[in-house]
Amino acid sequence: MARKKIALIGAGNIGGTLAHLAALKSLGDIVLFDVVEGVPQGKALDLTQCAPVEGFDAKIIGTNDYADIAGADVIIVTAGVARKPGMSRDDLLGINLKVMKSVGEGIKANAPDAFVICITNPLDAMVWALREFSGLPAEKVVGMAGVLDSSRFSAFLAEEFQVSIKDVTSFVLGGHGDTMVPVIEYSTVSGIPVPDLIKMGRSTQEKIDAIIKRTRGGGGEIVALLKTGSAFYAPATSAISMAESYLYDQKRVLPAAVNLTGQYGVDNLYVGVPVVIGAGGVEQIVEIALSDEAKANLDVSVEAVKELLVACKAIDPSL
Ligand code: TXD
Repeated sequence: MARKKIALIGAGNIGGTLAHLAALKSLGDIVLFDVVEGVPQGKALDLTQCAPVEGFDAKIIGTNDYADIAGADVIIVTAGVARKPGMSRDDLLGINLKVMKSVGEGIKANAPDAFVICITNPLDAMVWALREFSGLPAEKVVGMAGVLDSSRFSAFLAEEFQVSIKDVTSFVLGGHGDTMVPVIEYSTVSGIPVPDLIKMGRSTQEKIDAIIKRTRGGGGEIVALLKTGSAFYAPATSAISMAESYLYDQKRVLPAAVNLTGQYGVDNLYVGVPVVIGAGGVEQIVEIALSDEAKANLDVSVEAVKELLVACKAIDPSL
């Protein structure tokens, strides 16, 4: 079987980490694309020199030419600018919308059969715009945020309950932003829901509320510490798990920003919900019953995404 091809659009902090992970996991040959000359080539050369030590056969190239992504099986998009302290994700909208236009056109012309994972912020608006600009079917274009947000939530829960991270599953819905919706009813330790653990005296509602707040602000906490950019290790790891589910037809149930067509009362909007990712891309959208509070929070999140799309359309009337 021929090796798969992974194209990474954007060779910055996340793009470089994605390339390293994809090589270590032997997902396939890797193409690192960026508009800056030298950076993708330099990173590709550095990564190639990991191969003798790690023993992977993947071929890694850096490029500034979209023609090199031809035939890619998976494309992960991080192109654009990242947040600096004091900036919200939405502040990135104008610049990154233009970037999505060029990336979408590059994908359309060179790799229209790929499964595309968008990471660029503001995520829910950028993945929607990327789908529009690329013209790919909606089940082949998804946004990564939920895996990261629920991973952050899980990490904090494992710390709070003093248990192995392996036994924690957590659930985050909605847009990637301050309005994301961590759902505690579906967040568990070995199947025991968090509200039951509170009843058992293992934690308190106040502590869980503080964890939810920290999860919502999880990206900002790291931006404030780094000062020169935003998180990249966990975002890259999260996107790789989505790529693996597609490449190996794992049919994992993962939270992802997908185009809803009536589910959760939302139409033609990218919102974070649980989906099944397999060889067909997004194979199922899982619609779970929500408490009134979670539904109300999801509605707020959906409104925030809608406002971003209005802003996108004002900037680019072709959308
Ligand atoms: O959960 C999530 N979705 C996220 C999203 C979590 C963390 C960070 N998230 C967002 O990912 C972040 O707000 C940014 O919008 C992206 C990429 O973050 P990264 O940390 O990798 O940013 P860098 O290091 O600035 O890299 C961006 C690269 C950089 O090398 C630019 O030269 C390049 O993008 N760039 C482009 N590449 C291709 N094409 C165009 N037009 C282009 N413009 C800039």
